[in-house]
Amino acid sequence: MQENYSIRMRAAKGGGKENGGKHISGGEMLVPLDGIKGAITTLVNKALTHSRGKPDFMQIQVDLVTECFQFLEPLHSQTSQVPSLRKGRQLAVHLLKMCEIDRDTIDNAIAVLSKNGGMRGAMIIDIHTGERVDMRGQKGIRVSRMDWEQQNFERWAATHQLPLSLRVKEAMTLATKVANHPNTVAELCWSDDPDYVMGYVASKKLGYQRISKLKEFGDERGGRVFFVKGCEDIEAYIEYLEKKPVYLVWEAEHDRVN
Ligand code: WAQ
Ligand code: MG
Repeated sequence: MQENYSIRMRAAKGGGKENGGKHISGGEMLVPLDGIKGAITTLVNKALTHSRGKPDFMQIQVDLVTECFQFLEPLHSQTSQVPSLRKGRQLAVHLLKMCEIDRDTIDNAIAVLSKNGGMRGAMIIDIHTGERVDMRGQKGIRVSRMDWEQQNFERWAATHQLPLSLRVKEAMTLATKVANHPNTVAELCWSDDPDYVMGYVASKKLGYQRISKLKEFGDERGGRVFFVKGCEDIEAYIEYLEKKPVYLVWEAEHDRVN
């Protein structure tokens, strides 16, 4: 099999590393050798044209991937247009309750995301205790080693009348990888970019449920929460998120809309 490389980018302002800089942008791709240049260009463009600001620190890391790939179909997707932020959050609560998550745990997660600005990764919350279990503080867990071939993504997006944007491709790839782990109950996400107010709730059962408004325009707070259960070995779960190479493949004939 062809060799593949994980390309990871992170960009910050006011200093990188653990110097208290502001997180601007991150991104991850998984490409063969002849895709490295293109991937780096895509990620550098993402960092340099970001609505959270102009970075003064950028790091790009390239690693050869030796683990075997897991191929996944994108989650089924649905979009709900809501008239207000309040209705959007209500819908998110409703969807998360369908995943058997307690109201307190949901409210707590929403409260944390509403105050959270500048984490570059996600928080993991155990639904039995309502507690955060990842111990990664302000960094959170960054899901990596995942991608979706551009043409296949574009055919999928066109069929579903979704934007052909890198944002949607990245979000669907991440949500599909996370939802396919047996310990994942659901994910809640909205962007930390001030110009993007749409978010989603995702799970294997619900699919990728886009909600047109989960925050106010101009707000730089947002993030991701992964709700888990029965996760006795949290390190193995994190290992899957960070290290397992996952590639999305959409086959039109398997799709529910056809
Ligand atoms: N792993 C873990 N957490 C991540 C990752 C990752 N690879 N990428 C982003 N995050 C976390 C991090 O805390 C970010 O600050 C936060 O999520 C938001 O990331 O129309 O654009 O890339 O269907 O700003 C969802 C809806 C858009 C897309 C989400 O998030 C659609 C978005 P952003
Ligand atoms: Mg962002």
